[in-house]
Amino acid sequence: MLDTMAIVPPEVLFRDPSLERVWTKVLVGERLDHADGMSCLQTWDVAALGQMADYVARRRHGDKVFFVLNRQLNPTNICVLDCIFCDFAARPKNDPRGYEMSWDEILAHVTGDINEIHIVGGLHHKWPYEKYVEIVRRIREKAPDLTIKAWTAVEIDFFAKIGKRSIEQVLEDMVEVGLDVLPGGGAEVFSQRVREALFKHKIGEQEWFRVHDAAHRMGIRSNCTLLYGHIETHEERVDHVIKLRDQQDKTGGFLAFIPLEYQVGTTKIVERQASAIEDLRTIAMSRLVFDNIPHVKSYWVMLGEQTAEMALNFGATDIDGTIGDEKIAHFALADSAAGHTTENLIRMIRAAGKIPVERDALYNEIRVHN
Ligand code: V47
Repeated sequence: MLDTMAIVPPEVLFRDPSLERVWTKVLVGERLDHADGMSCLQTWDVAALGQMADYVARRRHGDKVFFVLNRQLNPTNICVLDCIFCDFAARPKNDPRGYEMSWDEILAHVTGDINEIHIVGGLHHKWPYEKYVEIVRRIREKAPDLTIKAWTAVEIDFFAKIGKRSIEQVLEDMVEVGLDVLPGGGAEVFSQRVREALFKHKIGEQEWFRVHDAAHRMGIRSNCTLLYGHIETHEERVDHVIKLRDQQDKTGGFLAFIPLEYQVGTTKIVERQASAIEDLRTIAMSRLVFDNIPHVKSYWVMLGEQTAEMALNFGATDIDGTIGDEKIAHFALADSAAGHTTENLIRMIRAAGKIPVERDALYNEIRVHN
């Protein structure tokens, strides 16, 4: 359980009796179970759901909502995997969409106005192990104070294979040259059924947890994600969250959970993007079920700005950052902006009635914008 503040609970008017059972548990700090998670995902009483999740968020962080001045760097999109939902990746051979950044292009992402760089890319068939280490090393050399959030569990597992090293050795090498935090990508949905259908050549649940477990035991913090809004069921969404909660009980290293809304793009696994109501239910459910992960992130890039702002009253306490040139969602035709100014993020957070707090990748507070 996380530390909590004494906040007066709101008077919630319940229209859905199954949420009253959840509220009783929330008020006494009792852990929610699978059935409670399902009630949150299936309720039509989103007003009550939002108040419950907002109360839990405020009990933990008051009215603070965190954001970061950051940039995403995707050094290559060439990838040996063939995930059905991904519009970002290009095939290793003869794919006109494939790109590889030069060192100048990579280092141009590192400027003095950011506190975090988020690095993730394809599993390149030709790049050697040393290249990935060198990327982190050169960035650290250029920016000694920047927090570096780099490589998903999928990449760390791939590096171990191509570099003929253990997961621990890869993590050690990366930390030695400057890595601070692992991003949460690549988890998708911990369901063998969904994996078979959508990402059967990518690492599964066991390997994903193996990397994060090793990282946490070595003192490296990380994030975690869920890719939702495609063929997964509500049961599978709740299962996924509970598996992450179990891991957090063991190692405690997750900083934030990021629900990633599937961008239909050109892959079109389903006809339409998840609705805003479905987004808010997923954010609120995760805030209520995770009693041990500090933040749930409202990722404006995939949710769109309006829903992302609204999610700040449904349990989310982080809105990611300024980001700049994002490729994973935008190659999948996301209609959110190509980056935001600090002022825009502050405006969004204040419009939700919250207090903007600038942070780095480790959630060290840099400045409270009162
Ligand atoms: O792992 C790929 C997903 C992830 C699509 O840790 C897609 O702070 C939606 O993990 N629609 C990468 N999602 C992004 C990610 C992330 C983003 C922001 C913050 C953090 C963090 C992590 O994007 C991939 C995959 O799950 N993805 N294609 C798509 N069409």
